Amino acid sequence: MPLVGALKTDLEGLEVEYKAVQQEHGHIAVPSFYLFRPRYCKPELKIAIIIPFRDREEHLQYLLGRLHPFLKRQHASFQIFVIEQSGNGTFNKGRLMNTGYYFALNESRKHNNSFDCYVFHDVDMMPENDKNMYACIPGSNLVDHLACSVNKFNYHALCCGMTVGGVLMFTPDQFDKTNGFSNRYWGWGGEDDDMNVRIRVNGLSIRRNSDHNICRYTMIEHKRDSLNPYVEETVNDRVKTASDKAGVDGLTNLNTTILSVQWTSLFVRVLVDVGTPH
Ligand code: UD2
Ligand code: MN
Repeated sequence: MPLVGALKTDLEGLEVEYKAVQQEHGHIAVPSFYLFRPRYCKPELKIAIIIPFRDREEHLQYLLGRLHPFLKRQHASFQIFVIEQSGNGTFNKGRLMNTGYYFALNESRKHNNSFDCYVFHDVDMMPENDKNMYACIPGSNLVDHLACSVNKFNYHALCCGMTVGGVLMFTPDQFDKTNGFSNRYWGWGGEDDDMNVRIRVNGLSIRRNSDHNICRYTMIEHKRDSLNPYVEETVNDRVKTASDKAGVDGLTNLNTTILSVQWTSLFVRVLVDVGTPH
């Protein structure tokens, strides 16, 4: 199937896409490690999509309905990992993404199918153009900030020094170099600014598509989640110490517990106890 370019992101249309993907894949029983592969070509890259998640089922359906055909048209080999926080403690996105990285890394290695690219993807971010390639460059020091033009920010082109939020893609080497996301951000905000610092202090830089029609995303409208409070002072204090902490806070001191894993026909659901703020 060829790339189509611009895609609509009205909710009805997203709902229809999800039903179509369910129709196509709903019957697959997936007992363990499984990669979605294009039928007619041997893809070069294997892509892991890591989605930090709790209590956003509707957004997840929209995203699954969008990403499956989108990645197929890009001739990617891929799997979608939904990393769900257990309980109703304060949300910690960084710990979920680090846990998702380790889980996908270890599973793929066990099956001799190591992923080439890891895309850390907010559940409510719908890509608007399938020419926005979810394909990293192994060996490069450019980290791809895929969501560089978002409806929430009136599609202003994000430039230098701004957020790296929404959708960020790494090679494993790059992610290891940054020591992953900080584990210290409980609640809303900061983890992406902290990652921006890690990228720079580790000799990496951010790449954004210069054609801002291609990197357009619709963030599905939503309120702030009650269990994801924003404490401005704490966030600012943490970001101030981002570079000092980068080497000791992240993948190397991650202490979360995987409670269950469910390989479903459209994604893998990993339930995680992220611990409690201290
Ligand atoms: C912005 C950033 C986001 C993150 C956040 C601060 C962009 C486009 N997005 O998004 O990447 O940096 O600010 O933390 O710049 N989530 C759940 N359940 C919850 C809470 C969060 O699943 O109860 C997940 C979900 O994948 C969500 C993501 O965490 O998309 C970020 O949370 P948000 O959507 O509430 O944050 P938002 O839209 O302010
Ligand atoms: Mn959001």
